[in-house]
Amino acid sequence: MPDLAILDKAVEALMQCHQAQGSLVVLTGAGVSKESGIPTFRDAQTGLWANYKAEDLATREGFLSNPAMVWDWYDFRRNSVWQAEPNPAHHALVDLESLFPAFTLITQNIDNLHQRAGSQCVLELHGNIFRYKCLERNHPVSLDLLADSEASPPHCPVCNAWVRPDVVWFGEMLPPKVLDRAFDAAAHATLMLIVGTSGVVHPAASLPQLAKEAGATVIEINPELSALTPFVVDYFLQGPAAMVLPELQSALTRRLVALEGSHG
Ligand code: BJW
Repeated sequence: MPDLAILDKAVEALMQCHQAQGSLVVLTGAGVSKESGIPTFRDAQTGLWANYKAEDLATREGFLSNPAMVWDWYDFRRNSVWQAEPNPAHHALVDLESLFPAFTLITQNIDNLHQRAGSQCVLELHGNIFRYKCLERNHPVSLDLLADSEASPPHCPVCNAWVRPDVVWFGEMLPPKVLDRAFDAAAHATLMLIVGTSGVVHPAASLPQLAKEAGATVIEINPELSALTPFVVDYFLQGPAAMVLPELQSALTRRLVALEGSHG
């Protein structure tokens, strides 16, 4: 449960951003999907995957040393995500987007849940688990085509290289256009809201610092302090995103309705 006095200050900061027609930029990480039943990236892996570290599997080297295993890991995660539903945190972000004409949602998540909830402007920094490409030349490969293949991993129909998920592994460049847009949004943010990220993976973790240096107010929602909390955060709202985000969004809506009422 967040401290009510801090929640109130955070709502006030959002009000000011709204009244000034400022730009609201949201950065999300795995914690936003936790209440949809998806484990965070650094949560201990369970079941079949309990003996592996996610950090070792999400690399080109990991894939090359055991392609079938990494393929199966992504298959398993894709199935879990497919069965999951967006939670109240995803929905609250859709509502916030409707309140702020200048709104950008930057996500590190690959689970597609923001889009499934109805968010319109989503910058996916680390790709999407429902897209595939080939390992060597980035040829896009459709999921339908993969359904017919029994190979694990399948081969690219154009160049015969292995197929891999279209996500960003450690040591790989982020999609340059998406990253440019994210940096631009952060540099012009009036307010940045960080939700459910450990803040340890760069360049995503540099975005709040950039926003802060450009004068933005920074609000963070997380049950635990992150690597960013001591350095950039003005208002830390402690708690699960699926509880705190709807609270923040509905408190803001109440304030806006009251303001409209007072203006007749
Ligand atoms: C809740 C909650 C609830 C729980 N509600 N919250 C500068 C300094 C140091 C290193 C680097 C640097 N620049 C680049 C690097 C190297 C590297 C890096 O950052 N390493 C660090 C780990 C040290 N970065 C890269 O390699 C990046 N590429 C790059 O920089 O290219 C340029 C280059 C290339 C070559 C040479 C030189 C330069 C690429 C990074 C790609 C990251 N990819 C992954 C995998 C995606 C695919 C997959 O999922 O399999 O992305 S790694 C993983 O971490 C995933 C996530 O998107 C990302 C961030 O994790 P996130 O979302 O923060 O999750 P968690 O689990 O860490 O945290 C969850 C949080 O939720 C916690 O805080 C909880 O408390 C909280 N929580 N319950 C709200 N209910």
